[in-house]
Amino acid sequence: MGFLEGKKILITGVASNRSIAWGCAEAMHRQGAEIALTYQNDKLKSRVEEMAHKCGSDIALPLDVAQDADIEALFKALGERWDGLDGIVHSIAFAPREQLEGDYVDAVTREGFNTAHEISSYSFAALAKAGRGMMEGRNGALVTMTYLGAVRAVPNYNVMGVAKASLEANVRYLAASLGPHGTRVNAVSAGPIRTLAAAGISDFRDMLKKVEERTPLRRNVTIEEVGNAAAFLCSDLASGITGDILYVDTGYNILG
Ligand code: 0WD
Repeated sequence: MGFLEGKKILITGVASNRSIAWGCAEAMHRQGAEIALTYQNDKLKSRVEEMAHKCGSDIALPLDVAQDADIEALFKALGERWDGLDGIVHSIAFAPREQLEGDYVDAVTREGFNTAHEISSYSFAALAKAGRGMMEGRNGALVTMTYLGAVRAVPNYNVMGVAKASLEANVRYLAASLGPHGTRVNAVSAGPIRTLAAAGISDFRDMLKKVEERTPLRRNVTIEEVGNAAAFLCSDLASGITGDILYVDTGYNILG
């Protein structure tokens, strides 16, 4: 029996079979969870529906986190299918491409800053707020995806690092707020992985190579490994863990 048997988990941010969210969906399905997926726009709809089927699910719902109406409609639709919710995986980030190259001070703009924070950090609080009714008293968990650029000045990551710092603070505030209701809130800080979102970061290939050469395990992390860690954090095995950032990065963050 899997360690997520009987749990109902909503997973956002599947854009392709390389997405970290897909690694989470497969891992959680393997551990016995019932899965619901979301897709950002109509272009992704049929692909995400197919991916949901692979996890034995027929629940794929639209969600653009920039739209309050989408967030409200998502939980309304989910409530018609499920009588409660045990987990939410937030695996969404966005910053305009021109923000993610060169010198931070040159690149940053008011609009780029606001967009990065709204889509990559505020949206986590928005999902927590909209989903809390369905999660009340079920010992459920929220998990989001962050990156080392939240706590170190990583070249080219720029405003996304500032937004990830906000996201990590969001994890702590949400954990304090939702803990008394029985909901835990954590983040996985993943090492670099070649995905659609990563393709927007300038010199990403060099980042992968640098990690592979220096990190304790001498290789990059996979979406399966990140998915397994997220599955653990959503499960009762992690019942004592909240407000935490779990590094799943083959050890890179410990290096000086
Ligand atoms: O190296 C990496 N790939 C790392 C990613 C290292 C550490 C953390 N992360 C984080 C990302 O910052 C993000 O928070 O993991 C999360 C998932 O990213 P991913 O799996 O690397 O990227 P991807 O497969 O592109 O999924 C992110 C998706 C978007 O994809 P695109 O590339 O089409 O923007 O987030 C979704 C979208 O599907 N997304 C949205 N969903 C709903 N509403 C929105 C939105 N407004 N904007 C983006």
